[in-house]
Amino acid sequence: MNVDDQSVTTLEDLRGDLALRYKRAPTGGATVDPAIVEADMAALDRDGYVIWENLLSAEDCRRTRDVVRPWLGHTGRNSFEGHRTQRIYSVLSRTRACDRLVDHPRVLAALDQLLMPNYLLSALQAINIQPGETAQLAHHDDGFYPVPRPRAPLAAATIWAIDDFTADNGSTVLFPGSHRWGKRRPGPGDRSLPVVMPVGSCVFFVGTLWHGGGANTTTRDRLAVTAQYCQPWLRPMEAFTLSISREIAREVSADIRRMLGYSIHPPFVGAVDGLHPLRLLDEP
Ligand SMILES: O=C(O)CCC(=O)C(=O)O
Repeated sequence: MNVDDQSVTTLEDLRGDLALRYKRAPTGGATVDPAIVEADMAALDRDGYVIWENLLSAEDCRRTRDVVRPWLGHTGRNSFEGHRTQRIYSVLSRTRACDRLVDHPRVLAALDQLLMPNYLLSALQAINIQPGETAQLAHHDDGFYPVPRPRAPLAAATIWAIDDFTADNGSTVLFPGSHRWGKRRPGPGDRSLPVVMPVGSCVFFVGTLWHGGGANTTTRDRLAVTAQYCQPWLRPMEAFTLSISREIAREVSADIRRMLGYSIHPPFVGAVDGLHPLRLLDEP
C-alpha cells in the first residue's frame, strides 16, 4: 500500500507500512496438523490447559539438565520464587539448549490461535523445586496486567518436565476451568489437579488459568523449564531486547527472533528509531 496523508484515515490504513517491509512468514506452528490444533484449542477452551506427553526425548532432557545444573545456585528471594526453589532467568542469553522448547511447533500452533500475530516471549526460566518446598501461592500468569477478569487471556505459558512430574515432587498444580472465573481466587472447595507427566512432556495453559508450583515432599529435585508468551502489544516480563545480544538474536530461529521483539505489532509498536527492528540485525 502506498501510504500518504490522503489515504490515512484510521490506524488500520497504516498496517501495510512498517510491518510489511520485512514480510511476516508463517510460524513453525503451520506445520502442525490442523485437526491436532483444533483438539488442543477445544481442550484449552474447556479446561484452560492441555498436556502433551513425551514431546522431548529423555536424552534431550538429560542434556538440558546437564547444561542447567551448574547455574542452579541460590534459592528464591521470597516465598513466590520459593525459598527452596532455584530459578534461572534469561536462559536464552546463556544457552541454545532450551530453544527447541521455546519454538516447538505444537506450542506455536496453539499460540497462533490464542494470541495476535507477532506475540512475544515474555519469560524463559528454569525452575528447580527442591525437597521440602511448600506449595507456591496460586496465581494466574497474566494477573500482573491490570485488566479486569473475566476476559480472554493476555498470555499463555508452557511448563516442560525436565524431570518426571509426580503427584508429590512439586509438579504444577492447576485449577481446571478457572480460566473462566471472574474476580475470585481459588478456595478450599475448588478442584485442583497436580500435573503428573513423564519427563519430556509439556503442560500448556492460558494466562487466565489459576495454578502454582506444588509442594515437594520427596527427596528428589523437580526441574522444569517454563516459557511464557504474551500479546504483541504488552510489555513482556523479561526485557529480552536488553538482555539478549544482537549476536544471539542472529543465531536463534526466525520464530524466536520475532518473539524476542524483532517484530512489529502494526502499525508501529516495537519500532526502533522509526524503523523495523530487524534492520538492527542487518547492520554489521
Ligand atoms: O514451577 C512450577 O510448577 C510453577 C511455577 C509458576 O507458576 C511460577 O513461578 O509462575
